[in-house]
Amino acid sequence: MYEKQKKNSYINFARPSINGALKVTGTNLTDSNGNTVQLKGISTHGIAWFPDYINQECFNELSSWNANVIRLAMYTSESGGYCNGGDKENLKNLVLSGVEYAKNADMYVIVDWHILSDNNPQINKEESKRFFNEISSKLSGYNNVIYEICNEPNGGTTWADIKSYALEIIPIIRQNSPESVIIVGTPTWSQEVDKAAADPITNYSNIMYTLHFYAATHKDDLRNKLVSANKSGLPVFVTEYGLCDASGNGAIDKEESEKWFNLMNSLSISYVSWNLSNKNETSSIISSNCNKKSGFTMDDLSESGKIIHDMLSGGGSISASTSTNLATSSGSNVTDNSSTGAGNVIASTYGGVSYSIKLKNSWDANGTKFYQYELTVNNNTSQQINSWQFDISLSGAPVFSDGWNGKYSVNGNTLHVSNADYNGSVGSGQQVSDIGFIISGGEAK
Ligand code: IDC
Repeated sequence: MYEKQKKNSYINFARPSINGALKVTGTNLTDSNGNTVQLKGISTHGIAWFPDYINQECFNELSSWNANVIRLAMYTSESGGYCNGGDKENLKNLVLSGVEYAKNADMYVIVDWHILSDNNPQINKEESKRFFNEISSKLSGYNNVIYEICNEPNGGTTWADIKSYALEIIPIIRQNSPESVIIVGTPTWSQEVDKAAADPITNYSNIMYTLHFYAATHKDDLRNKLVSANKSGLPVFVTEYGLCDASGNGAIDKEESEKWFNLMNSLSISYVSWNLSNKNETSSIISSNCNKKSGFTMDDLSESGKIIHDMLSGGGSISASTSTNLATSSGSNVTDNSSTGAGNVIASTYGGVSYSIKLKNSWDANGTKFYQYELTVNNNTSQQINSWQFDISLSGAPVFSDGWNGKYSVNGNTLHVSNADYNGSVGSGQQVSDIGFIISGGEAK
């Protein structure tokens, strides 16, 4: 049963305490055992303007949604930004404490030099060098830090400008943190990954390239760019995306968002949602009526926030959600055809019943890596359900080893989970927990 895997497993719930420092292998992030890792999480808004969301409780909550990465966006040139009147010491301290909170919440963290109105990273290069030197030396002992050295070059900035900037910043970070993953922005607000693919940075390993999208603005054209870049071997990290348009505002486009999630999941590309604030704009995940900085209920989340919450806690995709509550999610390593079971009160729709899945533990036995997951099923509908079932698809052909408090069957890459005889009926608003399973996979040693 414990067949050794030649193929690497796919880890959708990587955590620094389990998977350690990440590296780049081919187009993917991988952990120390060579397993492919996909990170999903949330970006702060500008930390100069919304510093109070950087607190331990808030990060713990995002982590409990299954976010395993947080991005600390430090604007450079906007008013109050690092290079435009901002309190540098305060901003650096926010970054350092953000990294510490992320570590405590078992999340990876991206330190983002958020250029925007300073359209060319060469403009504030000297400041950038000093910043990354100091920060990377202070963070050299952390295994959860990823550096993003220029958010969105724009305004005619060429890939040549960016590459030459990167070739000055990378060695500075590498002096203090020789292995860390470094993400490099691309021209035209980090959309032209094709330019980077045509002339990638070859002198260093563990380099990735930025692609940003806003689903109501960026559609097939940009997705095609991503696919071509990926085919040509370019490792891409989507360090920022929105469900709305590129202004960060406007209507949410669920259909296009779903297409993006499906594509990114199919390529194991990591993605981070803009933004953690209550600013009155669509992309903010906290409702503008809510002034809390932690302890959020579903009502405290904006429409974007609810979708992102459901997507993360469901495992990676937005759903055909029927309510604004915790809706059923579907996705990358999770169900696309979840249902509440035939004959059930809401059998015709899969809205309203969701599950979350968490990696609880992992270990090595005879050269095979085992992963223990915990599953919680939530009935967010207004009615009792009498059965539940989900299909969880795990890429990388992991082997099912054990399961409890549910019935399990495997078909190819799909793990089908349904209720045990005693835990199928779930009242409205209730959940079933303590459901778990173990799979093995990973590089045979
Ligand atoms: C936006 C913020 C908005 C702020 C504006 C300018 O959402 O509140 O006023 O920046 O500072 C990006 C940028 C990101 C933008 C976001 C939405 O990286 O800074 O944030 N966006 O416009 N690229 C594409 C969209």
